[in-house]
Amino acid sequence: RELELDLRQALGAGEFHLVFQPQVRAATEVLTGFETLLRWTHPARGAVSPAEFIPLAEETGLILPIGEWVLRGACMEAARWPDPIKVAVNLSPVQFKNRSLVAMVVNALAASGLPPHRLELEITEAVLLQKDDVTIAMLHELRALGIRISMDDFGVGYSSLSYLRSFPFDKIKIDRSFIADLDRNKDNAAIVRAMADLGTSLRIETTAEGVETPEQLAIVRACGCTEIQGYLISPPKPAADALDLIARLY
Ligand code: G
Ligand code: G
Ligand code: MN
Ligand code: NA
Repeated sequence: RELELDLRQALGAGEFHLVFQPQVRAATEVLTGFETLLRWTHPARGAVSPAEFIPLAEETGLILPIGEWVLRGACMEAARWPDPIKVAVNLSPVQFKNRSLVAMVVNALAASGLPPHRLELEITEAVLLQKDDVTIAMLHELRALGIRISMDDFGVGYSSLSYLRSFPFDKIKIDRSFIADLDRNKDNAAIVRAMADLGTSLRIETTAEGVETPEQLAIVRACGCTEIQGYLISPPKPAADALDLIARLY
């Protein structure tokens, strides 16, 4: 496992950086926040996809220091943005196995001065798969602090609807596979509409992920999604570009 050895020293060697992808109101395209995404530039291989190294980081436990670095960096950056602009950070299920997760988040907020209501934590169904009370209790603790909790990749897991019952999420992020062939597949539009209606009924936001075309934007708007994210607005960009996007979109 050569890549694993390289991953072990990547944080210390400064090989990671963060990129930020804007999320905008579906109706107005006004900026509401950014999702933080981790990037690794391997000294020999160049860019390695998170889809490749995050699972490795999870298997080895390296996701704990790496995840803390991501959260701290994201909060530090977001503290420089105007007040209503939020920052979203992805959390791995493995991070919920760590009893000090809540303290880690509190410390990251304190160190940056970012108010809790501007932090959004994205979790996937995998976090809730184990159905353990400790995880649910941690989520409640985080939410009680004023932090927002989003369900990422909604609709592609085993039991999306039952997970909505297990925790009061602030936002549903509709998986981009539903958006991808929206303009060709009428059934997908019906499904996206149903998910947006669900959000309206539960009074939670619905973000359409992976919006790439004006046609897709028009459809997700008509379906009632409240926010969009995708290459149509912007790909994920380094922190300096995020500041430019704020000037342009907010
Ligand atoms: O950035 P990209 O779309 O290539 O990301 C691929 C996958 O890696 C996505 O599922 C994304 O959620 C995940 N990912 C990216 N950055 C992070 C991170 O900081 N932490 C965790 N846990 N997952 C991340
Ligand atoms: O699983 P999660 O939603 O956290 O991952 C987000 C991933 O989706 C990132 O890797 C990001 O680069 C990618 N992404 C963001 N916008 C688009 C898009 O419009 N099209 C495609 N194909 N991927 C996108
Ligand atoms: Mn995400
Ligand atoms: Na997603």
